Amino acid sequence: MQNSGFGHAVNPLLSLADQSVYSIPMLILIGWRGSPEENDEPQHIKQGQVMIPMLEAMGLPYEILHHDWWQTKKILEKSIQYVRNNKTPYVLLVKRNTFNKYFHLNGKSNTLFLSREAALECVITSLNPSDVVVSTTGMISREVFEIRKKLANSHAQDFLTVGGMGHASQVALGIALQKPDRQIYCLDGDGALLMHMGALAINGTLNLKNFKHILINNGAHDSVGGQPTVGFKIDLPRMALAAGYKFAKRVSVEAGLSEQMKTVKNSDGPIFLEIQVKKGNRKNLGRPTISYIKNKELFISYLA
Ligand SMILES: Cc1ncc(C[n+]2csc(CCOP(=O)(O)OP(=O)(O)O)c2C)c(N)n1
Repeated sequence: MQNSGFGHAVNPLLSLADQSVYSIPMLILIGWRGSPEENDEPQHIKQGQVMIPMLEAMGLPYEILHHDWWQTKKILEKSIQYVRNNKTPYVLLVKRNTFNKYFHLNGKSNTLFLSREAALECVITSLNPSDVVVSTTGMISREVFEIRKKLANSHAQDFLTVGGMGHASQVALGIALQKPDRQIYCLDGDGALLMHMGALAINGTLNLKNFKHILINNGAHDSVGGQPTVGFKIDLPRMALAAGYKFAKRVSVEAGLSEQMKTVKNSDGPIFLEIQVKKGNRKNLGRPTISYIKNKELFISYLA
């Protein structure tokens, strides 16, 4: 896992795998974003800083992997032995550039033509100027930022959920509750939606007319290497309907998307639109150039 996800593992590690409960032997490989000597994105800094104190507070033994194979081999032998003898979790922390690039991880590409960025641009250009956007963690938020720049729009109407993956729809829902006269659009990813699918039930049952949930589904955790999700294996619009959304549809071509966006705009929520897209992003995709604090302040003023 990446260390941004470590928070999710704290409870099962302490209350299930711990020696005082089932004593489960396991080796846990954690990508250490924001490690102290690394200059990383703001959303990785705090988690990176507290990584070792968290492991220590949880009583989890750990080692930092070395880019030198012989050192790593020794660490692996030692940790496997420890796990076998003590029947306990053991953490291996991996800093950036420890491994060589691994090109096969991405798996098969899908056969879709529409790109995520083109889909996002089509959605954004069809919105009214007063509509509010809450976008999910990863490339989607970076692309939203770049699209606003390209269209010479302000960034004030967008909240970029750069951390807290899986929670974008709950941020959007909170705003939709407070601002019944505004249309609130959550631009979500399949990995993020699947991570906290309980949100669908809350979104559906709260029954807010101004809540519009747009899912960009590429069947992968594209932003972090393209590891496959089950996004194409399950029927997400049907799940949304079962959770109480009023309308849910799937599209995968741009013409169909423009058409569906008219319905999304003109119908009462909660609405769910799944847009199936191909994997990948443009190589020169930038990052937000406004600080997150500044963006938050602009966003608050915009909502007020
Ligand atoms: C809790 C948590 N776990 C993992 C990550 C690392 N991470 C950032 S973006 C991302 C993939 C998001 O996938 P998806 O929502 O499908 O969007 P895509 O990248 O495919 O556009 C992951 C796993 C994170 N930021 N937070």
